[in-house]
Amino acid sequence: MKKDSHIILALDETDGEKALKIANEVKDHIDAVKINWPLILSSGPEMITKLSKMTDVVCDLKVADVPNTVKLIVEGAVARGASAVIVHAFTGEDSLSAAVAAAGKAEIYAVTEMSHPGGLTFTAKHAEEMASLGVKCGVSGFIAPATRPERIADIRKIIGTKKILSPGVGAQGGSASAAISAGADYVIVGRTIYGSPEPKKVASEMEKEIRRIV
Ligand code: NUP
Repeated sequence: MKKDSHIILALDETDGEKALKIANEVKDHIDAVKINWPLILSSGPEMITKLSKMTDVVCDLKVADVPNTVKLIVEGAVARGASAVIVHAFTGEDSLSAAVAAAGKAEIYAVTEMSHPGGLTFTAKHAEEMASLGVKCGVSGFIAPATRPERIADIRKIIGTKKILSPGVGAQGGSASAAISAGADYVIVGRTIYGSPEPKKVASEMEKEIRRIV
């Protein structure tokens, strides 16, 4: 995955045609598209393949299962063109290792602390442990919350040079520059870009905001 604008578009738009149009419109201002269940369920897994012809695709399936099922899901996503798959880390060492093995040359990102208020209930209490486990299992990087930049900094101390992808910018209240300053490699941005009447303008302005500090 290239690291240029430091922006990953979270394409949760459920109208498939519109989603492709937006991705195409903003593609010069993003490093990858993240696809989640809403678009996969509305448009089918072939949307992963369609988007992968345009840019790198991160499949945000938040896989949380026993090792064999994790392996089958990760293999299926990679076979359709995913460059990376997001999995939950709370499933433990065997499931996380199965994800890394199944990914091959593709990347696995593990969720640490989730960005929404509910993320404080359980995930925040174990975020550091999950980060350490992810390092041990060989994941490429982690998901950490732009809504709490200080937590990005905490996770960064544990994971060294592994990557941090940070959701929660804009619609959830976080700021792109604060997340990057705290140690995120990429911000994940959804509604603020795809929900805007001018997605390209918003993405371009965010890119400028980030370029001022990197
Ligand atoms: O902790 C997380 N928070 C989060 O918002 C982990 C995630 N993967 N996400 C995803 O990032 C969420 O599912 C959505 O696809 C995207 C954020 O979108 P938005 O809040 O910018 O619209």
